[in-house]
Amino acid sequence: MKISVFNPPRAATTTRRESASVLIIVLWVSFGLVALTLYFAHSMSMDMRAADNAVASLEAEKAIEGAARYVSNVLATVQIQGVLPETNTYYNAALTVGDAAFWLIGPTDSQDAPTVSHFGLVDEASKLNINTATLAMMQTLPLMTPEFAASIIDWRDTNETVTENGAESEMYQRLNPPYRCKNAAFETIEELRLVYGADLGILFGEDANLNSVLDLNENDGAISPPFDNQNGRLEPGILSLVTVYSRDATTISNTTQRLNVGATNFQQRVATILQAAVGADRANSVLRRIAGGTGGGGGGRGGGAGVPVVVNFTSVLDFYVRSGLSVTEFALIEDQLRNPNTNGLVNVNTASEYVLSCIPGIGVEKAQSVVASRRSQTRPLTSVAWLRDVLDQTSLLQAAPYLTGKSYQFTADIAAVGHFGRGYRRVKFIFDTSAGTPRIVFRQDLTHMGWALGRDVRLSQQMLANKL
Ligand SMILES: [Ca+2]
Ligand SMILES: [Ca+2]
Ligand SMILES: [Ca+2]
Ligand SMILES: [Ca+2]
Repeated sequence: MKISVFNPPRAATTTRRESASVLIIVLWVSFGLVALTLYFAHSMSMDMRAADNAVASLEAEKAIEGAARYVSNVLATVQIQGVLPETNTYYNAALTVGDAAFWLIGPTDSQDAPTVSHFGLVDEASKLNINTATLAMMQTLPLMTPEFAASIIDWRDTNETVTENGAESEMYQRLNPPYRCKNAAFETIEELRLVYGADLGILFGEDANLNSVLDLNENDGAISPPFDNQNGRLEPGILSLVTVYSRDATTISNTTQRLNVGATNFQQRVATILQAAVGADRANSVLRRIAGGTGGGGGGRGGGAGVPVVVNFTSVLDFYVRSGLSVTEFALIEDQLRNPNTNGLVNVNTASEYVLSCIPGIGVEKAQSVVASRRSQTRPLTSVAWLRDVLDQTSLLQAAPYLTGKSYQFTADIAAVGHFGRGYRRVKFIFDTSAGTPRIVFRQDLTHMGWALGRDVRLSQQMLANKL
């Protein structure tokens, strides 16, 4: 039996195979073209998005420059020199500049939830000055270690003698890479990172983005950095509590020198000031009182019969207490007087409980009551006089040389976004107004620290972007 095997004609088989091959090739080419198109479309959209973000960043950057000029203007026109402007007297949140907007990040004295963002300028005199604070004062800061505190002292003192627990060049030379101890004053607080014993935990505390707000990642324990204790409160690090800029003004309105209460000719010069303020009779009675040493206080040096009595004071508050002046009378002359030392004074009207705890005579025990009394004050907080009713006289005189009622250096921590809430930028400026005209003395880009405007602003920016 012949088995017939179907054999398609050779030519037809070849044609069909060729068609299939062509089809496959065409398909591959098509796939290739589609893939290429998709690739280029994606990369174009990425490029466009990148360009868009770059534009938004530029808008944000310009907004920050504008904001810095605006802040300079606000500080130049503040009604009372030396005072942090009230937050309701200037723009500090969501101020639009074209398609961009800016915010001034600032902590607050209010007792709101720590998750709520606050906006406004920050005064540097509300912080502890690491160039002037004593070892004991520094040791009281939260999270501070004896090693770090002593090493800060060694870093700024000019000698190479190691303070107990401290570190000088010999210690830094053992590090990799080795470097030398500075043996000079701190110029920025960032220098603290170089000081022996510094670590991120001590410097930042739970506030990883230094915005004084308890952000979500700062209250979730170890789930996301930083490590925090999840207690619903923001435990600040050293960086947000210290400064190198605080300096009391030595002149009033750039012309008249303020009178040093420790000066040897204080008595004659204060006589003129008193006569102009309260009249000759009252001035004489005050002068007799301080010369007689009545009214407590101590510190005056009495002379023998016929020798003029030289009286000077350890602080403005010391003079106030011993002068017997009333609050109203003292308010008339307070601005014209200054402490013997004007560097690194802490403003008792703005400092946090953490910082006030560091002041001798206040300490951890009395800081809370000082802050509570401050909140209950009805007068504008520009004076140190109210402290007299809060502290006993010994504590008051111990604290007073470290305190002031005013601030002349301010931080504007400016964050901005461009159109659609994109292109986030953040720059910190420090202004010094002690010589009259505000002057930028420091500028630092903080964009790398990430979003610092809190959850509410982020949500509002997203809503805004979705609507458009
Ligand atoms: Ca040293
Ligand atoms: Ca924070
Ligand atoms: Ca965390
Ligand atoms: Ca906490």
